Amino acid sequence: MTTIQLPKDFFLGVATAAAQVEGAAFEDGKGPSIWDTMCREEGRIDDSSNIDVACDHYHRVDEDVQLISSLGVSTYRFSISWARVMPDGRSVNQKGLEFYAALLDKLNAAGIQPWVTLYHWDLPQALQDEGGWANRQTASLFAEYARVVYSALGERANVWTTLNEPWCASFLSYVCGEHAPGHTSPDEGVAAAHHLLLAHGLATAQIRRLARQKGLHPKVGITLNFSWAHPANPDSAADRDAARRVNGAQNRIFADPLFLGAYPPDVVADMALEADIMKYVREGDLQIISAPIDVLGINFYNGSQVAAPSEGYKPASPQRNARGVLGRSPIVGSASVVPVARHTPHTAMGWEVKASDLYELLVWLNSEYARPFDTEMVITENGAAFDDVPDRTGYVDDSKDRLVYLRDHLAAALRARSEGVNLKGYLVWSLLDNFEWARGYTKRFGIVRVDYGTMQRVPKASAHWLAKVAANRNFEAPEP
Ligand code: GBH
Repeated sequence: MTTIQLPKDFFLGVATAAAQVEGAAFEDGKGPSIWDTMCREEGRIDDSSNIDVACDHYHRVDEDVQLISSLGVSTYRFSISWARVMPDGRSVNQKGLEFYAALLDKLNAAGIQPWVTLYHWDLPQALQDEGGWANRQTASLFAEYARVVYSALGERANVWTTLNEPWCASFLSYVCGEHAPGHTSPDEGVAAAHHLLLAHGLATAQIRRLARQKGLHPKVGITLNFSWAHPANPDSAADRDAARRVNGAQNRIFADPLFLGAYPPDVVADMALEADIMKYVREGDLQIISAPIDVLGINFYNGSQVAAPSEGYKPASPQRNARGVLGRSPIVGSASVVPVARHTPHTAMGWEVKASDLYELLVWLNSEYARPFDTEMVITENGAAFDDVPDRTGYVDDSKDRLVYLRDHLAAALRARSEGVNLKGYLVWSLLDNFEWARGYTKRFGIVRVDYGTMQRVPKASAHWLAKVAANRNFEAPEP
């Protein structure tokens, strides 16, 4: 074991998202989102649950702000529900804005830095009825939503991120069918990917314009989910190409247009086997998308190992999943990629645990893109689901799994930082056990247990560990 110091300017925090914690799905004028709809469709959610109540955060804001305070972390990342603020995606619901104004006031009063995300997947259903993200119009409506929210709340928060994980909001949602709206169309998927990036660019321009008017200097950014694929046999050109495809379709397809102002030609070509993203790109779009940002949010859960198919391998065509829902691989153009499990521990989601993948990813980001060298990077999500066993008081001793995961990933992130990566903070996913999308409430990522019967919150061992790290500004971790 060795002692790792947190650099002076390095901050810690916790994260949640509106649809996963708020509940109050139809209260105070909130309109239905695509996840409210998804939850009502047969076979979509593992435990057939919904988000009408979720963690009841909407009614427990005081308690939850107090909880964050008690952890001693500096930052709370949460998302704003578009359908709460604009129930039909267009008209403004004052009550919705008031909820977030009050939340921001409470955070500020408690000395907690709010980290706002404008979109964490809960599109107003009314806009999905018009095609959702496959419709270019959604990008302009998103910019208008950003304008409304920033006009009302800009003074109350200094960090504004546009989107959470456009990869999930496009490919996992419109191609794989796992996330709302549950479609399986590669063409809609690439359209959604481009329109999400365009939405980010247009919203960024709106926030910058209003900030100038108001004399504010917000940090504006976006959060991407990154993975890190290794070739099963690094000496095999075919395996290396498989890894290139996966890293391309998951990482570069979003990072390249944002930081280099162009879609990566090799990834566009891979995808063109199924759908052509360039068909949706208009003159000027890439300038809008690549306008400088202040902070890149990085969500990291796992890496993987992949190989080229052996002779006779049949790429997966659309298949019924365990819930009988038609789905397919979200990786467009990945027909010739075979996942090869590594000998690592796995989380309850089945994801491989290998903290050095995060280190390698950060080092790669730093070398691949000139700008992240000066663009600040923050881990906006990192965490793990395990099969928690509470004692009679609701306490979960996760010191052998979740705590170890967080400790090793924080250590890996700080190792990258010590080698020159401009990493400024680390936010744990998640503050609370919550609605884990298609997995319903069956998977728990919280460092605080939620008893869904009583809504009681009980910090787990990992929460106590995080509080100690925040207080001591150091922690013990194994040598890399
Ligand atoms: C995040 O997305 C979300 O932002 C958050 O809302 C969510 O609750 C949290 O993660 C936990 O799921 O099977 O090896 O191919 C996660 C993005 C994308 C990470 C898919 C894992 C697939 C792993 N995920 N990825 S693998």
